[in-house]
Amino acid sequence: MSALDHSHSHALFARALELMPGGVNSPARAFGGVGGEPIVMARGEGQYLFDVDGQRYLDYIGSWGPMILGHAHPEVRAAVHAAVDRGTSFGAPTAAENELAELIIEAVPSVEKVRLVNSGTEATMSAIRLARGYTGRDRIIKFAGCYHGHVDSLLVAAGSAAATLGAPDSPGVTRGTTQDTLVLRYNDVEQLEATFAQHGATLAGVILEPVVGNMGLVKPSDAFLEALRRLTTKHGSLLIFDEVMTGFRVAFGGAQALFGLTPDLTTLGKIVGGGLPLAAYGGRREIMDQVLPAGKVFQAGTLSGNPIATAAGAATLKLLKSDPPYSRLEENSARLAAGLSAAAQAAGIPHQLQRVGSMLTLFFNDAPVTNWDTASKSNTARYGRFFWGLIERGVYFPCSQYEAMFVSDKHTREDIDQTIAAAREVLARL
Ligand code: KE4
Repeated sequence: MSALDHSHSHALFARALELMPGGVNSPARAFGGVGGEPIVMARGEGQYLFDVDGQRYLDYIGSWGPMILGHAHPEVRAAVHAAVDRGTSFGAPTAAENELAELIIEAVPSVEKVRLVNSGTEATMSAIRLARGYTGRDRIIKFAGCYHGHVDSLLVAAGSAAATLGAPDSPGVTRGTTQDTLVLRYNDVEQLEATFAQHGATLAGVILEPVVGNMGLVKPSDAFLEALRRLTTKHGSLLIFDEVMTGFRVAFGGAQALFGLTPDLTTLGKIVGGGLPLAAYGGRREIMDQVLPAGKVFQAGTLSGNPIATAAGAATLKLLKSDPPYSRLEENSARLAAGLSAAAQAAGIPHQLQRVGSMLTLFFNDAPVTNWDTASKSNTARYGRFFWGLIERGVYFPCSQYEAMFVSDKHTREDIDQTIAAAREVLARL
């Protein structure tokens, strides 16, 4: 897989395999999509990761999204260090939670009130429970290829034909928890219309990634977004934007700000916690006030709004607010996208380069990727060889064709050009 020296990494991972399932604490890191063994990392600094064998990589995973400011940002570190010295958890309200809540509410158009939680999974699970509690209805629509965390009711197999009631997609998930989940095709307006015509009165909500990162980068069509907002409003269902990945990434106000479309509920994660375990869900006051103890929809968490995580999140959002990186990210990401596409073109390799802001994917696919049906036809074996060729040249892309890559504000034009040069070498040999 790689001619680099991974001896320390290999030894550590061998031990990890004895200690943790698959040697990892999340399957996304297990390199299942590219083959070979994960690389054990020692530290991050700016745009770089350093592995335990001392090798440096230009990092385009960014911890799967959070590290928009780059690793170990001095002002985020200072905020965390100051918070730690005051204690790590009180189980009582703190001013830091007010500060972060205010920053979120000010930034995200749909959010008038917010609840802080500990992971994106917790945020989406809570948002769905709230949609059901608020509407008094049971059914939820999700889309094949969108990932919203390991929420039982969302771990459903993609319906290959028309809308199908979700069948469990993991052992341990019961039919009872998935029977009220309908799985549709992303960007399929006709199917959405038909499903609402048939089930509209029983639909509590629709949840989607407004820009998909979890099948690789897939954009919503304007018609799809319009139909989502129109149909949910018409039928009294809640439109839930899962902005765990896109929040503060594609724009400071997320995809909803970029598209000028206001959902009823929003989930946030990743960047909002500055790389610490923090996520959130929020929406209109009249909906959020249904959450315990203001309302009756139960949701709780020992470490929710934790002082250290809120310090990292608030420091991150304040930096994004005071010096928005989005134009810099757009320039560098567009340069990277053009360079990768030109390199694949020069190598005569069928590909689709799909991007929104600093989220992008180079699909090894000869057709535009608009949903899971098209995404799943990508040449994942070729992607695996591409990934390892880049590793040998000190460039760390996502370890799956079905993940978005991320550019940080620390990546320089020189880094982008170095990445393009490495990709050109690898693609020429694929
Ligand atoms: P977490 O529970 O992993 O914090 O968030 C779940 C989640 C929810 N919604 C969206 C849109 C997400 O992208 C995620 C998590 N994303 C994956 C990467 N594609 C996390 C990586 C991992 O599971 O290790």
